[in-house]
Amino acid sequence: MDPKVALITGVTGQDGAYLSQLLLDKGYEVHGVKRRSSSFNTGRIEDIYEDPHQESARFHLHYGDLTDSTNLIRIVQEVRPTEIYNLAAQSHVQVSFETPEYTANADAIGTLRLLEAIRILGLEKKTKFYQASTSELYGLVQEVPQKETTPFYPRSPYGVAKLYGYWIVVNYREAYGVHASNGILFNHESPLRGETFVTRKITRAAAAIALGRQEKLYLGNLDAKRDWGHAREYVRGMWLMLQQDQPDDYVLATGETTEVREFVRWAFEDAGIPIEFRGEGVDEKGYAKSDGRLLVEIDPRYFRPTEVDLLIGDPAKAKEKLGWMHETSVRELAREMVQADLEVMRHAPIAKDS
Ligand code: NDP
Ligand code: GDR
Repeated sequence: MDPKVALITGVTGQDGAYLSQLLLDKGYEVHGVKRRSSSFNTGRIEDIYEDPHQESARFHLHYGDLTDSTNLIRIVQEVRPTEIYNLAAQSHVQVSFETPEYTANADAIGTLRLLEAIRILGLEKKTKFYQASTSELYGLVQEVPQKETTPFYPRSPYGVAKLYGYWIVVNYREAYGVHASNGILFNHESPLRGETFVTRKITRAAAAIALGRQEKLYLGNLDAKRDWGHAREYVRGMWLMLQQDQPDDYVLATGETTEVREFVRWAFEDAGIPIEFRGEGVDEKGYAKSDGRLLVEIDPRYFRPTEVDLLIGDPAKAKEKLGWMHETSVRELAREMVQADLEVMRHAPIAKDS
């Protein structure tokens, strides 16, 4: 049997870090694609980095970018992976409204470039492919809870780019017999979550305010509802999809949904600052107060031109076919993230741009 060799794009991101660790623990040789950056972008994988000079090293990094097809072909040719996990993306929904063309290039055509690399190199029968598809495909609510058969209606350039990614994966599966699967993952978070996604923005701010290092948190739409799970558990689901005899598409979700507003309340509670929401009528701009002090304020700049109001997934197929289920509740997740941020915040400078 071939030794298991995985290639992960987006290795420096939240999911890339958890997936690398999982695959290394399972005995894989792991290759990651990282972008060139003027500052360090490997903070999340620092603990698993291995000196490439060591012969025993099983974790390797390659410079690359999803917008550069020759580079991707060369990496796939060199690594000849048994599994590719395509996690790289411009993954921020709001940023995709500002950079729609780049988002399409990386998230949509980038997926095509990798699939073409498999085909050009004749690896259709050797290399299994995982695509990081998303609940953002559902967008405007058509059905709740959302499952594999729910119609898509994306609401952002990001969602639309990922829609192309989803269908090109299905097409290469049907046209060329590639073992290619879409994981339609609902939001998943962790202490490694990017600082500008809402959960982490909230837990960081709650920690910073508790420690007297920040005055206020500015947010956008508090009414949005998300199905939030723990990233560590979701990367296991990705791996399970590629261990199946047949490729397929699966929803990974918790089946519970929570308002952004509620997550704010929990995070501040966990940071030791109980807060209470006041309606718009009482307080024109502010929602949260503690001892009369406004801690959370609404800033219209964080509203999106088109919003996804409600996400709640039905993970029944993943449970039945993969034996996958989430374990951590969103309430526990909030607590873990706040504790981690309190720890980080005690030592770190505060980022100004979130
Ligand atoms: P992150 O934003 O944390 O990580 C994205 C990764 O992609 C980073 O390593 C980033 O590099 C890399 N990247 C961005 N653009 C390019 C490019 N042009 N070429 C190569 N690499 C690039 O995302 P997550 O880990 O949270 O998500 C992983 C994937 O899953 C993404 O595709 C995302 O869209 C998708 N997804 C995420 C969900 C979630 O809730 N987390 C839910 C559903 C889908 P750098 O570190 O240099 O920025
Ligand atoms: P999302 O995640 O758009 O669901 O995409 P994000 O955390 O950015 O937003 C969740 C909800 O919170 C509302 N919100 C804010 N969001 C941000 N980022 N900042 C704010 O200040 C703020 N205030 C309110 C948003 O409007 C939204 O409704 C994530 C990404 O990981 C995608 O890559 C992934 O595909 C989907 O999850 C599933």
